[in-house]
Amino acid sequence: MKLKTTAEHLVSLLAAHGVEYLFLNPGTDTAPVQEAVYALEEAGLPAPTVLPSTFESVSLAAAHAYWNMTGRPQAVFVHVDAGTQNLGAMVHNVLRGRAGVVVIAGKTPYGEEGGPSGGRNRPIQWQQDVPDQPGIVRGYAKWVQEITRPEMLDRAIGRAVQVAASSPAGMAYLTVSRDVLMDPPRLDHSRVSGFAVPVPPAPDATAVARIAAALAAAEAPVLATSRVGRTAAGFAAVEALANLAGLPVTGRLETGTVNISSRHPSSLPNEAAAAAAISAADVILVVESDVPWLPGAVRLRADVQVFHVDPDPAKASMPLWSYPVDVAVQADGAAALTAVAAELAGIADGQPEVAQRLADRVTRLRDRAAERPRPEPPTGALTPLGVMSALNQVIDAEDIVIEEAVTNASAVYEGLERTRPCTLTGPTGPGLGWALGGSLGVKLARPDRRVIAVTGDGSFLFGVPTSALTMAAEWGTPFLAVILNNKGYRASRLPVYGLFPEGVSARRRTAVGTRFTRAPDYPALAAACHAHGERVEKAEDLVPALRRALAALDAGQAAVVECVVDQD
Ligand SMILES: Cc1ncc(C[n+]2csc(CCOP(=O)(O)OP(=O)(O)O)c2C)c(N)n1
Ligand SMILES: [Mg+2]
Repeated sequence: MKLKTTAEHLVSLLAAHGVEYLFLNPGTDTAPVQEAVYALEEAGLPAPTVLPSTFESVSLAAAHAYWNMTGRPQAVFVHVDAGTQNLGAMVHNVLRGRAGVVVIAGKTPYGEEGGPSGGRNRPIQWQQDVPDQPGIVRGYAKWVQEITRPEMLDRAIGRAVQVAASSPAGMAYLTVSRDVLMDPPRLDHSRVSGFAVPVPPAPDATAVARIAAALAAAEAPVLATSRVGRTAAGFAAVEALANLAGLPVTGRLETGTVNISSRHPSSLPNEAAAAAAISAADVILVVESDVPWLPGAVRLRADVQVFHVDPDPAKASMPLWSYPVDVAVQADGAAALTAVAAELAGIADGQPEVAQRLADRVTRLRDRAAERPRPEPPTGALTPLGVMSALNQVIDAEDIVIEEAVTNASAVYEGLERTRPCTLTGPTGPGLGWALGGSLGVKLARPDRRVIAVTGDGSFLFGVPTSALTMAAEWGTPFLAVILNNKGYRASRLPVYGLFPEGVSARRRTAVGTRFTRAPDYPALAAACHAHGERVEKAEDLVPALRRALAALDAGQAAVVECVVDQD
């Protein structure tokens, strides 16, 4: 087949660059792309699978989650400025989650004569012409480009995927007008090769030696990481260093990654334990973490040495970031941890007293972990920890959990067993409403696994559940959403009490704008969107309800289990 339009060229270039899915919210701007998909299909030419979307933020969360699982950027096609606006807070999550995604937005046509060139033929096409469409995402996108001519298309798409995937990964935002999409393609010099994704820098040998020497001599070292376990290699590297160096691993402050098995003696059980370990530390190794501790919750030792390893240790996208760092290393976290472990093993081999110190630390952590009380199975009223205990009974080690539990994130980290790499993910960012779209993306990437979102009731509603659940049915990507329903925005209530302990809100035990008094009937909402629904109020009813929901899930139907938890 001879490609007829630039849109056909665009769709085939996406496939050539490894984009498997095109999440599409169509509009008048996408007609050439829609036609291109069928034309390529009839010609037997490769094209990404098009997944129809009914809300853009859901698609972007899905693409973000797909990246989290695979490290491969996918494409989201949105309608001009309006579709870009609907990406909403998910663009911020992409930035902070360092997710590689390509967003392509239509741009209103240039031509004002209509006709077959794709020019304007509806009033809306004048109205949607805004001065700075990319400005909507400029503060969050890693790279922005308009495709103004057919001959630049191959370079624009190649570069978009390259920039999106290179570390720190991020959003590439492209715009293209309908008339450019209608133009004949320029294939004369088109190429798909030569857009190599840069290999991240290897850790500097001198810095590795300093870190290993510090860990060898330390009395109370800590590894503070947030996302190095997002890959199996990172998870393995953390475990190997923990086994050798006997150091606790904190990683619960920013959500969304299993950095170490929750059963490992180095895994700290909660935020208080993590803060205590940071306060006691003489060596802190921060690896791929943006918020390694809360300054107000710890008291760093005067003699502490802080080492910081990150593909982007300067974190220029964060205007204020002033954690004290003695040695900063630009490197991939997993590679750096592996190098540090090898260096440390070499030191221990040559120095028996170091080997003994490391072994003592390992034993101490194991003894401390063995002393931790085992939780009792809950009865009576449901609590967030009780929900985690029920989940532990019914889900498998390889099931993948998406966490967006907000004030109950600590219950997830404290109570939910996650022992295998890449079995927990989340937005790692401030925009609520990720979990449902994220579940779709995880299921696309891991169709053989069960996908379970644990979400606040507010976050569930931010996730556009009518869209996400119907998209799950449409795409064949069912997930289970477990809602921790505390009847509103607890996270927006607690700060009012915290800042005004003697205030009116604290006295009334409520804060304006934070209680849902007319919440939806969640099981009915689920049923209306082709999903199985359950509402649970008593702890003893939860396991059977979850089992029914998982049976529905295993049969291919999405499910929602509303857990009513009574919280201030
Ligand atoms: C898109 C978006 N809007 C508003 C907020 C501010 N916000 C942060 S937490 C929160 C409440 C979340 O409620 P819920 O998911 O029910 O969790 P809970 O606080 O009850 O634990 C809100 C509104 C946000 N982070 N993102
Ligand atoms: Mg809530």
